[in-house]
Amino acid sequence: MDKIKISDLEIYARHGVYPEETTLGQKFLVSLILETNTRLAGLSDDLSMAIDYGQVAHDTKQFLTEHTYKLLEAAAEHLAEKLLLTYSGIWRITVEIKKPWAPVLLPIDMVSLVITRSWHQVYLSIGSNLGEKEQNLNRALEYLKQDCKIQIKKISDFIETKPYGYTEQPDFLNGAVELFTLYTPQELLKVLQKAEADGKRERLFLWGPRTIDLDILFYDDKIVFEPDLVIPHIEMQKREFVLKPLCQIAPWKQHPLLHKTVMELLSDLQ
Ligand code: PH2
Ligand code: MG
Ligand code: MG
Repeated sequence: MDKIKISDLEIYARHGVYPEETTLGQKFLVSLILETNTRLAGLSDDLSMAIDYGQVAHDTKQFLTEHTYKLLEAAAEHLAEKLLLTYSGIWRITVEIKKPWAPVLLPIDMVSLVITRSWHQVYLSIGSNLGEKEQNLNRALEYLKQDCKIQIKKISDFIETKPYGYTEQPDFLNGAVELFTLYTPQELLKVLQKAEADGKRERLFLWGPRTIDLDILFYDDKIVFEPDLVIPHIEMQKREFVLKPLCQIAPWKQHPLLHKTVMELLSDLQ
């Protein structure tokens, strides 16, 4: 991706753990790398197609002077998030904040922190087999849409599927969703669990009927293996109710461990 760099923007602000830092303030130097696609701006020579680095610099100064954080980590984290949410063209951002005058009573030239934050591409499987199934799926999607750190990009058709696994239960309505998010996998899991709770999820037993089920299938090409979260979803390649709707919105997406596209996984299964 293309990069716009802003180097050592000087800002006088009041971040710090020591009392003199929050009362007297000190100088900060802020550098940003904005990852974005500049092709359209380049071809059109039109500022409205571009990320205006002047505006980004002013927003950065305003943000860091209007807020006070104890930690450089917090200042950088919140600034990165603010800019990612404000400028839809920024996919990834690197923020460096330097403290040239850090009052540690030792001859330090500079203290600084560098972080990179980004949107992530996620695919979900959604399902319901209790109550008003379509309404349950839509309600969960509405819940996710209200979260500014989630942008829903694509929704498959909802399809009726026979219960897989434990078969003595009603048919499911299943779908797949593509979204972009600023959350980490664990944070996203918590948000999905809240969305399930908001949908008054009832689940009688493991693999049994439920009003709403939201599962992470892919998170970029990341591999996660934790007690409460496995990505890619552990048995997705065996489940037509997952692959069929997913194939509608992401046929060419490659499974990062099996190295097959969703379309290949589906035709292998069928
Ligand atoms: N979910 C399960 C178990 N079985 N079968 C279908 N057809 N659809 C589902 O969403 C589903 C299932 C556990 O999450
Ligand atoms: Mg499930
Ligand atoms: Mg689940």
